[in-house]
Amino acid sequence: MKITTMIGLALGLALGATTVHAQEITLRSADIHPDGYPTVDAVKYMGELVSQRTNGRIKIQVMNNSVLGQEKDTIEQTRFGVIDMNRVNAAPFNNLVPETAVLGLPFLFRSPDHMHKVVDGPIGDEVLKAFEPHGLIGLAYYDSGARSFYTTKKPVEKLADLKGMKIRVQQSDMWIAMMQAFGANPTPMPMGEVYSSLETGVVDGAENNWPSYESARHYEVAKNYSLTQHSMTPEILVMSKISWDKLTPDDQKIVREAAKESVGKMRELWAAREKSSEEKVRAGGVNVVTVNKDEFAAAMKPVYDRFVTDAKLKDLLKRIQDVQ
Ligand code: GTR
Repeated sequence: MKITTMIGLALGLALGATTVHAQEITLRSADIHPDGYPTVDAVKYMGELVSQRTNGRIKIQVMNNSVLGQEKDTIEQTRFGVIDMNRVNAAPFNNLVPETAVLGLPFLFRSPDHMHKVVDGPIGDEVLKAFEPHGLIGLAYYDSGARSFYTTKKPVEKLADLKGMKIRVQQSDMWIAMMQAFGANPTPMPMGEVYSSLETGVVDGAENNWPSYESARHYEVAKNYSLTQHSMTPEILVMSKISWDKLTPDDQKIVREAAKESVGKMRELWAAREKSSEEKVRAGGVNVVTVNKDEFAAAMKPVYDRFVTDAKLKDLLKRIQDVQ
């Protein structure tokens, strides 16, 4: 190649890069939840902030209702840059990023306040950083309340009731082990298959927070909700590292800050939605069962023993437990 051609090529590339910088960018963000769900509205709010701060140059398009696929698949697509952003529960990340499994451990957080203090502080940032080697940029944590069991036929009143029950779990080895420790038969599947699986008896039950139990209409087919509140696994908002690397450092800063600022908004929306969802399912005739949570918690040692093995995770767990 002639030197003049090379200079021309280099110039062209440089110009190309400048054009890209000034170009409008639309970041597509996945979510399985329907319109009006707090995670969906929080990312829309984040999009408003980003758009304001870039004079409309960068927009976020929330593609919810599972239009981009179920969580496990969208995670892969996000890693490969096909999807720019993704709001997913911590659970489907567990096998990829072991630190996230620690956040979902049963009966780990003593209260929503404890969970907030952990994810809002240095531990939260540390776990978000752990996504990076896997092609993802951890942006923020959103609330997901506490998850409890719901069943179609027999209500879960005590631990022994779970024995042999087929319970749907999220696609995570830690969640499978948790169900086994509860004495149940875990059936991992994406959220989108749960309604029909409950309806046709493929599973006897599932578990989730009030808003998902309500919005996915699982309460119509599984009418016993037992307040085990066994996990407060948070939601996580990530961005594809491929999409991230295309942004300038200034734009990355705007995106990161807007994500963090959407957390407060999400918590307001969440608190309201937890209440309204609970009211709606109670009005729908759900049998809400109170349980002795200590009995369920006492069975969880094998899960901790199996998933908190190396020194790094042990230290992470201890620091989480020590947060007052
Ligand atoms: C919901 C969560 C979803 C998904 C779902 C599930 O609470 O918001 O991201 O994890 O539970 O059980 O699959």
